[in-house]
Amino acid sequence: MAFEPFEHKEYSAEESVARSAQFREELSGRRSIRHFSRRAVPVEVVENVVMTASSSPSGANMQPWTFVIVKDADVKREIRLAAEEEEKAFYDHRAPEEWLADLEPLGTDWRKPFLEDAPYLIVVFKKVYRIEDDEQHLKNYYVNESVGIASGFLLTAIHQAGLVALTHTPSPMGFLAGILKRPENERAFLLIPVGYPAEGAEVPVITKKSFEEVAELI
Ligand code: IYR
Repeated sequence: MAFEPFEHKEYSAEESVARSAQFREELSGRRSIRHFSRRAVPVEVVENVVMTASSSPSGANMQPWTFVIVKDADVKREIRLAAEEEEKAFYDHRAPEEWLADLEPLGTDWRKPFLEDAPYLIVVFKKVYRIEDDEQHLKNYYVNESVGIASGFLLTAIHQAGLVALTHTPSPMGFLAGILKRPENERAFLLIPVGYPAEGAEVPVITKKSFEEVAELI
């Protein structure tokens, strides 16, 4: 492996404090959105946010992910119908009472119109192993951690671009690999509608935990 000097962008302590506070404020405005406008989004934005996600760190730099970007209305419809079938079973009988009670304040149900309304669905797949040209199966490392970090980059980039998203996890998600004809080493990880919020879109009133509740300084 060749090495090169790392070009570090240096800030003063004061600048660091200001920048971190500004970014905290910026990202605290991000919300999961369930009502999307049908307004178009330039495909360049989607390419940029996906490439931001793909710049994230991963186990042994294997980049064990594929981002399938769905714009096609017929494919979005197929995904919606399959997701709603699973979600109907989830809400009708699969979900334990405790889970349904925890979801109640969010007002979610089996209907997923956002899967057709959002101009793009980004389906994040994790590669549980690698397939080389000779069809040999090779290991990937820390796949869930890697794809989780990349998905965090993705959501952050979407927000920064002035768009909204939902981290949707229809359960189970096996139908996505089928509809999108993914290879045998890929498993659906998240289904993320991306676009603009519908006019008058509302979000549930929620609070985030305080620093003292989530962190410990020793
Ligand atoms: N997958 C279902 C249920 C659901 C589960 C959790 I955990 C949420 O935070 C939200 C919803 C759905 O998408 O409705």
